[in-house]
Amino acid sequence: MTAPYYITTPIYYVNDKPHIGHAYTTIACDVLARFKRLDGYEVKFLSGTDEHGQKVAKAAADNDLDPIELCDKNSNNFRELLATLNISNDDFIRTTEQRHKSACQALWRKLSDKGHIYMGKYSGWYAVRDEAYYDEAELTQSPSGDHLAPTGAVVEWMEEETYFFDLSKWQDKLLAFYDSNPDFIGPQSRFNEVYSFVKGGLKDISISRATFSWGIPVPGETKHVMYVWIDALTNYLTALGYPTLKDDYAKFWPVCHHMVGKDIIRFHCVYWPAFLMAANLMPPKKVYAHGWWTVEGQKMSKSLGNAIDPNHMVAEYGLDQMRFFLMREVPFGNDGDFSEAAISRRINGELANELGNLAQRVLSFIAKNLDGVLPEARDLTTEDKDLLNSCHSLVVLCRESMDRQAFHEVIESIWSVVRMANVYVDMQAPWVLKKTNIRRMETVLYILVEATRHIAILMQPFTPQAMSILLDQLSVPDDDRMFTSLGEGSALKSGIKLPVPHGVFPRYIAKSEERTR
Ligand code: ME8
Repeated sequence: MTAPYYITTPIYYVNDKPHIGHAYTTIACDVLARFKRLDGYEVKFLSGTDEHGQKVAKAAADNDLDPIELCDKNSNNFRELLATLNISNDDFIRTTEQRHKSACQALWRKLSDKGHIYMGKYSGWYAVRDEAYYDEAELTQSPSGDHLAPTGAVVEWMEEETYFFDLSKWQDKLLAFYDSNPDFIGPQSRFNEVYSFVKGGLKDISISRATFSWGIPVPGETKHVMYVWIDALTNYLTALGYPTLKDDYAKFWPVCHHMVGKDIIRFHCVYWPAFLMAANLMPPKKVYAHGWWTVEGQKMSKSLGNAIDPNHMVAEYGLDQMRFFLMREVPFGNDGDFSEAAISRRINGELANELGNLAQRVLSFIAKNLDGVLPEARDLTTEDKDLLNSCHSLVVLCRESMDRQAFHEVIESIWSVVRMANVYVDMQAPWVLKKTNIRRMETVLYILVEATRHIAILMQPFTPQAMSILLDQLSVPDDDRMFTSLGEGSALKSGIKLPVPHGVFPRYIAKSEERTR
C-alpha cells in the first residue's frame, strides 16, 4: 500500500498582491510534494485563499468594491500564480466556498456542544493587519504615539461582546502534546519559542466579531461572525471533506504537514491544536515555520514599494532558476535576502557553470564523437566506481534531509555529486582519451551519463521543467523517472541513441550588464 502524505500552504489573504514571500512557501510545499510523489507516496497538496475578516473587508471598502468582488479578483491572482510557478497542488480552497462554511459551522457547533465556547466581553489590543490580538506587555510605541505589535502592526483598543474559546484550559494538554511529539514544530528554535509561550500561561481567546459582517456567521446567531483565524485554520479540514470524516480524512489527516511563515506559528501551533483537541480531533503531525525574505537588505513594505512580484521574477530570471535560488540560497528556517547579485551568482555559478555545463559537455561530446549513441562501460576503475557509488547512495541522504525540510541540504548533497562529476570529467579528460584510448573514453562517457541521470532525477522537485528536458535528452522513459529507478537496476542501456542536446540552463545576463555590452 502506498503511504499517504498531506501538505498544505497557508491560505493567502486576498487584500494583498502575491509577493516573493507567498511564492516561497508555495514553492517549498511544491518541492516537498513532488519529492514525496517521486518517492512513491500518495500526496495531497492543498493551497488557497483566506477571504474573510476585517482586513479584507477594509481593503474592499477602500477600493469601492463588495468584499466578494475583491475576493474573486484577488483570489484569481493567487490561483494564476500557482500555474505560473508550476505548482502541483491537487486542490485550491477559497474560504468563501460553501464547503468551507459548512465545515467551519460544524466545527463551531462541536466546540460549543462540548462546552468550550462561551459569551463574554472582550477588551484588549487588536491588530487588523495581523488579524491578531496582543497582550499589553508585548506592545511598543511608535514615535507618533501609535501602539505597535511585535510585528510592527498598529494595534487598536477594542471592547465588545464576543464569544470566547476556553484556551486557558488547554495549557497542560498542549505542553503534554509537545512533550510527546518533539518533532511537531520545526525548526527546533520555533519549538522552543512556542513551548515557552504556552508555559507562560494562556488566556481564553475571542473567537467572534460583531462590529462587521464579512465572515462566516456563528451558527444560530444574527450578529456575530467567526474570528477569521478559526475560519482560516479550518480550511485544512474542509479540503478533506470535514465534517463527513470520510476516507480522505482517515487517510490524510494523521500525516498532515503545515508549512507556514514564522509570523503565524502561534496560530498553527497553539490555537489550532487546542481547537482540534477540544473537538476531539487529532492535532496535525507537523508544522514547519520558515524565515522571511528581505529585498536588497530591506524589509518589504507597501510604503517602500519594494515587494517583489514573483511574476516579474519568473520573467526576468526563469522559473526553475527562481525556484532553485529560493530553495538553495538560505538554510530553510532562516531569514534570507533577495538581491539581483545573489540570484545571478546562483544561476551562473551553479546552474549554468556546474550542472548545465556538465550535461552539455558530456552530451554534446557523445553527439559529436559517437553519433549520439550511448557507449558501453567496461573494466571500471576505482574512480568510476566512486562516482557511481556516490550517485547510488544519494537518495538516502536526500530523503533524510527532506524529512527535516532541509531543502538546502538536499541540494548540497546533489551538488557534491555535480562537483565530483565535474572533477571526474577534468581528470579523465575524454577529449584526450579520444586520441589515446577510445574504449576508456567510452567508459568515462557512460559513467558521466549515469551520473547526470541520477542528478536529473533527484533535481526534478526543484527544477521540474529543466530536468524534464534533461531527462528527455538522456532518453530516460517517463516511467523511469521515479526514485525507484535510481541505482543500477534501471541504468541506461548502452547502444541507445540520444537526441541532439541543447543547454538547459543559460547564463543570466543582468539588464545593467546588457546595456554596457
Ligand atoms: O498569514 N518572506 O496570510 P498572508 C517570507 N491568511 N514569507 C513571507 C513574507 C516574507 N517577506 N511575507 C509574508 C496569512 N510571508 C493568513 C494565513 S493560514 C490558515 C492563514 C508569508 O497572505 C507569511 O509568513 O499574510 C505567511 O506564511 C504567508 O506568507 C501568507 O501570508
